[in-house]
Amino acid sequence: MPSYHLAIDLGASGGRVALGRLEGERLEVEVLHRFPNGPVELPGGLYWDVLGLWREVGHGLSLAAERASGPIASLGVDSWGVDFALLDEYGLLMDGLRHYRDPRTEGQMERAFARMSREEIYRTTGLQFMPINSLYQLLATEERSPGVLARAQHFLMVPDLLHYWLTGRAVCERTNASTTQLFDPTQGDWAWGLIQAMGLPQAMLGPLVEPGSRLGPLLPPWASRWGLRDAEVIAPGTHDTASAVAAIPAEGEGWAYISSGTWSLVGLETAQPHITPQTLALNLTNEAGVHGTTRLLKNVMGLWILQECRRSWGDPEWPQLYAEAEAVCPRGSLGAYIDPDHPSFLHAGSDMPQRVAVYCERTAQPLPQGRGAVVRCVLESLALKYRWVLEGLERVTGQTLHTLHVVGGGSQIDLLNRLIAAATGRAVIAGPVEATLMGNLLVQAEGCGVLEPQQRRRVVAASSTLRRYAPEHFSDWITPYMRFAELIAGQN
Ligand code: LFR
Repeated sequence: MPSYHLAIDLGASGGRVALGRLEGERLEVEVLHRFPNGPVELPGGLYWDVLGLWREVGHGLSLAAERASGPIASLGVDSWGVDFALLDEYGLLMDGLRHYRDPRTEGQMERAFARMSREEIYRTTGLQFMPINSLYQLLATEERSPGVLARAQHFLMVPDLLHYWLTGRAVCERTNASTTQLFDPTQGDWAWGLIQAMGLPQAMLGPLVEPGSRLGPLLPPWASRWGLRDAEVIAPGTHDTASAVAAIPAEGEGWAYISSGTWSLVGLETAQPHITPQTLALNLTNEAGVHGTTRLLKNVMGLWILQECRRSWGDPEWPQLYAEAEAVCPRGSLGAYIDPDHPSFLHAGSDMPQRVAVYCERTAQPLPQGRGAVVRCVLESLALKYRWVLEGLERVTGQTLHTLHVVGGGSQIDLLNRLIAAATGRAVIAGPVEATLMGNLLVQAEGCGVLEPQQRRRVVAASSTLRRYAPEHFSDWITPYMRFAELIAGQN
């Protein structure tokens, strides 16, 4: 008998509601509804349209019952990390849902370091320093809207908020909580000492639950409206990256992953957190994975820079842009690089191609001329940055990483896959595109008791079409990598 589950995956540029049908070791995923997502600018800053997302989720869920040939056992939400909602004593949303690219976090890291040293924050949380982390967003709220935090009864990450609206239960799922920099991965609990040292209220931080936890049935109006009377809400790994990593179709040892979308998350799954001066120097993060694993990884700015460039060019088709990038340089490297993680690329704005040019000019490199060259410069820089991160991961763990699994939307970009294989000198296995949905669905299936955790990666491999890329022309990339590594060293 197949079992049916629904996954809701909210990403920075779009969301999906999908139906999963699991039978034996095969999972079929049907996307029922796709919708766009993006920042909304108000006079007070940058927000997400959380009510619009809720409406779209409701629409997607209303399509589910008639698509499944049996009762739907469960549903669960995942989303990007770091962003949170505050609810007041009536359970009402305070201050909407802020977008992590809101520039209000500028200068907040320095305020945090005045309360607890950078080293101590890292020792406690093991989290990479990014201005977008919830900690710095909370400090910005405290500074700009005094009194708001003191009134907040619940601090909920985006999937926790949707789970609350679906079930009435306000809990914090662990994988997404681990992206806040308020979480202690060694203790597996909120970092109470740090929270106190930062002067943040403790009462708003609710109970933590594990991925796979049953959160309860849908509230009666939803259950009847959507025809989902048998469905239980089960928390997946609610951080989208946790769900994606749960669905890497890997076997054995020596593999790393790139979860490739708006961000590229480059890392390893490890049994324990790695929190050392070396991992701090590389600004590696230790986020919570499913079943007590750790995601030792680094955020690389990812396809964001290209998404913003494309927007400024009036949204040409992606295949057209990749064809232009291919044509400007049929083999080897174009010879101009950016560090995708330079702070100048973080915030939204229509001048992204200009920012790429400014970076190249400031670092005395040739300016990429035309759209194709800009796309090429960004893709090559991503591939080189992945190599730089992989070498760091090898140094801190002592592992040899010979295979790279690329999953998510970015795994469809053939040119990028070839560049990654060539520039890193590693075998690339691309796919599945829908890793996040698959990980979300399969962890729910585990929560329902219809799948064993050790079957999960096998199910993904058996249910996906994977493409393999051998590292060809690696020697073409030795000099570019040396130049790229010097660029990074000069900048830090
Ligand atoms: C990817 C992701 C990253 C997180 C970033 C911001 O979608 O969840 O893991 O660092 O978004 O939340």
